[in-house]
Amino acid sequence: SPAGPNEQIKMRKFVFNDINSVEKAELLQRPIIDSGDIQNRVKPIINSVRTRGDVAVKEFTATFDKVNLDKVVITAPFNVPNLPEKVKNAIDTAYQNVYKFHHAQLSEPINIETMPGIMCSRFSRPIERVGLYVPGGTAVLPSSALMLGVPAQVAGCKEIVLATPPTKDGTVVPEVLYVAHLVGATTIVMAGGAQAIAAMAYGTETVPKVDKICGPGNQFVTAAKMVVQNDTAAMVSIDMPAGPSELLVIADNSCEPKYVASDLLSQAEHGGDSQVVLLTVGMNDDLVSQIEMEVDQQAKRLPRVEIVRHSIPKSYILKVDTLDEALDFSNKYAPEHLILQVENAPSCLSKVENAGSVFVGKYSPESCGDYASGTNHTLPTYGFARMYSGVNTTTFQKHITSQTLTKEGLERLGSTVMTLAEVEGLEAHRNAVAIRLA
Ligand code: HSO
Ligand code: ZN
Repeated sequence: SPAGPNEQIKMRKFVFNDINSVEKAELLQRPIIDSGDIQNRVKPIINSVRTRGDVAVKEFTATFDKVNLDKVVITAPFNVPNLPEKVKNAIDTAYQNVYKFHHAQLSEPINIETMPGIMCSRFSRPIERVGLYVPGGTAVLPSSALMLGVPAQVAGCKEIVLATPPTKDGTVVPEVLYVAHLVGATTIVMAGGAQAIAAMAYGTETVPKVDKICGPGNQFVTAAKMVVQNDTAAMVSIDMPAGPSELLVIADNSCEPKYVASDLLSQAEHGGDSQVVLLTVGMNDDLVSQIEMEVDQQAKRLPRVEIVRHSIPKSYILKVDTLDEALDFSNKYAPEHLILQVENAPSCLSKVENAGSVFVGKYSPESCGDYASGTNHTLPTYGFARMYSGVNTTTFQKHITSQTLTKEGLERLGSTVMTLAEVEGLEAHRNAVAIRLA
């Protein structure tokens, strides 16, 4: 239950060596999301947009966002707003850093002669049309527009469609509009939720159909992405399943308690369902209490304290004895964000197996990666860091392979291929080689 107005805003607390394996397993688990149920709820919305297009998008926007739209999209060139100089400069700096880091991710084609006369290659091409979902909701998120738009731009996507819920007066948040301009977006869809995802997946009279949809969103957005991905008629892929945002901090006696608390809260303010975990390594009780006190005091000074009253009591501190235990637990948890505030933090990186993004040392708050250092903030949550990467430049690319065999190359490989074709009983395959060698 959430912390009351006069109560300490406090995380639950466990000692690793005092809990049994069932309790340990519970701590590793995320709240269960019934994705089937939510998918069934968004299906009628998706079908309606698929069959009725813009009219349906306008209806759902009127119902859910309480906004009456004249038109669903605006197209480039956009009327770029005059932002305060300070905001514009901040967005520009963030843009440059994120651009640099994602540009460095472009890879050269691979050309390998696997045997004399047999050349195999791999090269990348942009996904032609992409849809970027930029959430609205409890916070304005131009940073999400940046984190999705820059890699799409760097990859060279021809059509960049950005969908975001409209403001109350039926326009686009000015900061998001500015980012859309910077990243070269071609269309902005003024809609959110399942209706926005459906519009981009199938296309409408005015919304271009896209080939891939990326970006975070609430459970309805996520469910809609899963539904359209599974509909072969839509022919669309998605970046990854997304859940509530998460942070795991590993701290030892060398940490700065106020910094640790500030990091925990920066994640906890995202939503009542945010997941925040602190692993203390051999930490003395005094220092643990200081962190708890800082969490409470800093929380109460936050404008979003009501959200934090929900998320912090659901979060927990787990006391472990050794750094290896902490890293092992973290690898099993597979957090979206991992912060290391321990002595010799850089040396831990080699032991990190599962995490979306790592923040090394006490001067590397998650906020820097959320906004401006260069790394992407669209990261796998819910334990999906086990098998998914965060959004990056390759998210917006396909890799194509090719091969070129010389006559000598074919002579060298022919018998191998013919033998394997015989094993599979595929005579036409064997013949395609035999006919050339005859
Ligand atoms: N921490 C969020 C990203 C974000 N933070 C956007 C602030 N704005 C998920 O990685
Ligand atoms: Zn954040």
